[in-house]
Amino acid sequence: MQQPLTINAEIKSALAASRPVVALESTLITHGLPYPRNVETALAMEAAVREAGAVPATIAILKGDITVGITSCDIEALAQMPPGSVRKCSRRDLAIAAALQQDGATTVASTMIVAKIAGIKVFATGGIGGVHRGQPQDVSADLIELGRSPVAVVSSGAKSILDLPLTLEVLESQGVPILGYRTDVLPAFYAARTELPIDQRVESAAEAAAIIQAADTLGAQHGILITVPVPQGHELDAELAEAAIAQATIEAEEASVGGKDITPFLLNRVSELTKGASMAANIALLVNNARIAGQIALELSRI
Ligand code: PSU
Ligand code: MN
Repeated sequence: MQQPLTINAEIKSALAASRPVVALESTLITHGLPYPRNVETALAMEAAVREAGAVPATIAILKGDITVGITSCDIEALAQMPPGSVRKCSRRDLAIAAALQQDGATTVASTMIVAKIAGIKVFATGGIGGVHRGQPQDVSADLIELGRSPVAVVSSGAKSILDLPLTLEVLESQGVPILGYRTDVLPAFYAARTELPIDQRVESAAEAAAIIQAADTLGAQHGILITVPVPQGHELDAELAEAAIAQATIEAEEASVGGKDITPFLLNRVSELTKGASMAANIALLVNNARIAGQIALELSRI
């Protein structure tokens, strides 16, 4: 029988022995950050997971093979592919990329699907997709996936380029608990805080792990969103960020950018408009989230 996934040997044995594993996505490599910052960041995230005592599993589709634990050479190769040559794969794209032997990068939604099949319970990223500003019908498949796949996603909330109040409404409808790692309010990706509520503050990786375990015991079929503020000293000035996001959003409308291209367009324009400051914040939070996800996976393996 055809195997749905290719899982590397280290991850296979870690999973078999119930040792901690953290899933990492690949869209941020191919569509989220420019070369060479994308490779550096992906490798730094893997290193942060290892330092925390867990095994990193970066997920991507290599010529149709849905691979759990791509090598650093694969990361380097994906990172250097010309823009547009790697398919940005959300839920709807997985089967197409697999059948047609395409190279594909996984988003939050598709990384969750693959993690679920592989048996990985914790996943780290930067910011999940959400509801776009002024486009309430543009709801990222990430939110729906959080409602259907039992994987804990460690992120700095949804990207600040989005409509965060509407994003919270959809997560509520999907039944997704939002935890705040040492925060009482929702972080906003580049900025550490908003005035928006979360469901529960947690003080430690162990507390987050206990909630993941309780959901598992209940047979919960939904994800858990664990939000972690961008580390102190790496925040983007809120006014600067807002001005850049507003400008980039107008430009996206004028250029009729839509569908799966809008998030990469906005991230890139905001980075240009802030002279790289937003990218620096993005990288800092990605590596920090990977480290905390490693700690949570470790605590979960001890329960
Ligand atoms: N986090 C980052 N950078 C990114 C992403 C997350 O720091 O580029 C990616 C994730 O893969 C997420 C995607 O799933 O952006 C959202 O795309 P969309 O809005 O089209 O659903
Ligand atoms: Mn969309």
